[in-house]
Amino acid sequence: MTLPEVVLRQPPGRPWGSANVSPFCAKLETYLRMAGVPFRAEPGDPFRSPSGKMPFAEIGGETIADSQVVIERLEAEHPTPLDAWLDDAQAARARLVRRMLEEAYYFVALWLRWGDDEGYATVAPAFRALLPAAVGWLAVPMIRRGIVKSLHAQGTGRHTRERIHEMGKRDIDALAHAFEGPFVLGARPSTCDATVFAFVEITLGFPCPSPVRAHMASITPLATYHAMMRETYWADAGLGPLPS
Ligand SMILES: N[C@@H](CCC(=O)N[C@@H](CS)C(=O)NCC(=O)O)C(=O)O
Repeated sequence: MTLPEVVLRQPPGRPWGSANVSPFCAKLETYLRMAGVPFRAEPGDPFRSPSGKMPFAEIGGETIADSQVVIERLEAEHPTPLDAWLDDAQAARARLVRRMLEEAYYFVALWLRWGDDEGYATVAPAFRALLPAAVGWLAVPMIRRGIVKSLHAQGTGRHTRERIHEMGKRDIDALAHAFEGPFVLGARPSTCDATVFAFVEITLGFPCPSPVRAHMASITPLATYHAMMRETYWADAGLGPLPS
């Protein structure tokens, strides 16, 4: 069975030499690369996304939003799905790790970029570069206000800077303890690797020093894993060296 070409809609470019500005887009592109699904990445317009978020994908004439929904759809159609070898306990561990990163650590990473003044000074120019010159100067502070509001509503934004750093570091410790090696669940890759790689990538690849980034970089199994994933699946993408 031949898989149809997927059109991956996401923010363009490799800001700071990193896979994508968005962890969910980096996750989906990593999956497509790992699973050998033919794809073409095109700039995405969130107003054309069924969920209003990115990434979204066009598969055989259908437009589907949400990295996980797209992955599960492709896994169901794939002749050799990445998760076929998982038993129930491994699938449960994969879900716990994925949901911890996507539903908890994500907000720490979002705060590091948009809530923290130093992070914002780094992320703002990269976002302006994604927008037409005339709107960037107005739109980026508006995006910041919206994200700060959502961080407050979700709860992470109500903590002190120090506590947010601590939460991120403890999430990273949990990830490191759940990690088997050489892939997240052991000898073979699974879809969970797409998520883990993406969140390690957006942390280590964001060029604004933080205690969270330094902590992740200091955990040798995660740093080694990150380099292995980049080399195995992303070698042709021209990703840059990690910021110091
Ligand atoms: N669960 C979604 C999350 C996607 C998501 O939150 N995307 C962000 C970029 S990292 C977005 O499009 N945010 C715009 C918004 O919330 O309006 C997925 O896995 O695709």
